[in-house]
Amino acid sequence: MSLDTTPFPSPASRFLADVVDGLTRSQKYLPCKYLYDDRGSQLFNAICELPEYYPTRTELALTERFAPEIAQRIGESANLIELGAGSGTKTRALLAHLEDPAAYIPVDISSHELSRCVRAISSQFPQLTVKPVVADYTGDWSLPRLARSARSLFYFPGSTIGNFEPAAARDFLAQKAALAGNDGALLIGVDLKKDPAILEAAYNDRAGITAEFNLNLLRRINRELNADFALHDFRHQAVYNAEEGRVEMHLISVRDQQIALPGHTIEFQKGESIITEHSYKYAIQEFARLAEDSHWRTRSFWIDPDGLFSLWYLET
Ligand code: AVJ
Repeated sequence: MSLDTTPFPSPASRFLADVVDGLTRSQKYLPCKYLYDDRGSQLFNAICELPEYYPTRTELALTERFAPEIAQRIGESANLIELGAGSGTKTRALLAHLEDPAAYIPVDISSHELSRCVRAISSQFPQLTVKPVVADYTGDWSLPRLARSARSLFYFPGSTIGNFEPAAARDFLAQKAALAGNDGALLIGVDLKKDPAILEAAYNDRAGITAEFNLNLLRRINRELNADFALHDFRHQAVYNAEEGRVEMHLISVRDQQIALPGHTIEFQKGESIITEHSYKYAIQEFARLAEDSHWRTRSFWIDPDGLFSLWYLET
């Protein structure tokens, strides 16, 4: 047996394979999870503060307002498993009301974000058992050893479920239902369908932070994969695709050009785009159906007064 053959591709070769695969399609695309390197995560945190980007503050307000009711439904001693650690603000609002939680298990691809999250949570809840997991939660990962008497409560805020294609969202949620078992619970934030002008403003902010966030993906590809994207040769644009019910983030080539990647040359025509993110929006009935199709029962859901965002409490 030789020591230099590993059964799994390294993260860098996985990244290169995904980039080459995406950029050789007729509609070029890049998986949105790669938007979140350290700088991308910082830019995303800045997006959450933008006046046009309503989801974060709306979901936080919903969480704060209904946390006592949510906590009552959840009951005593749950293992709170958060998919994607983020900044932890909403989580702290929730934890402040949970009755004697057994443990907090944040799962995030970025160890940097994860340690920030753990620090923030532990300083506010010093007694809480925290078991961070560094993993891509869309891939294969396993839960740490948990108290078996405690129920599993999956927490998936931020409408990140909107980044999945609908069939993949169903499979993902069904897998969580299976993992959570008989007394499982899921608290999930879901962005709602609304006036396209509101949606497009939220993803084309005037300060240009979302554009920076999007273009940062090209910077990351240059740095990590030795490509030669000129950032000023692409422009950011987000559009709402009403037929598909999703916001699409595009990087549009401003001229005909060729980009060199290790072993590949990618051709762009002027006006051709790379899709870097799909952000699906759901009507209440649509998400209720998705939950049912993925073996969750809707116990309750909450919507802000302007009908922008929804928070769902589901049980298996
Ligand atoms: C955190 C993935 C839900 O789709 O609204 C924000 C990411 N992209 N602005 C979203 C995002 C552009 C965000 N999610």
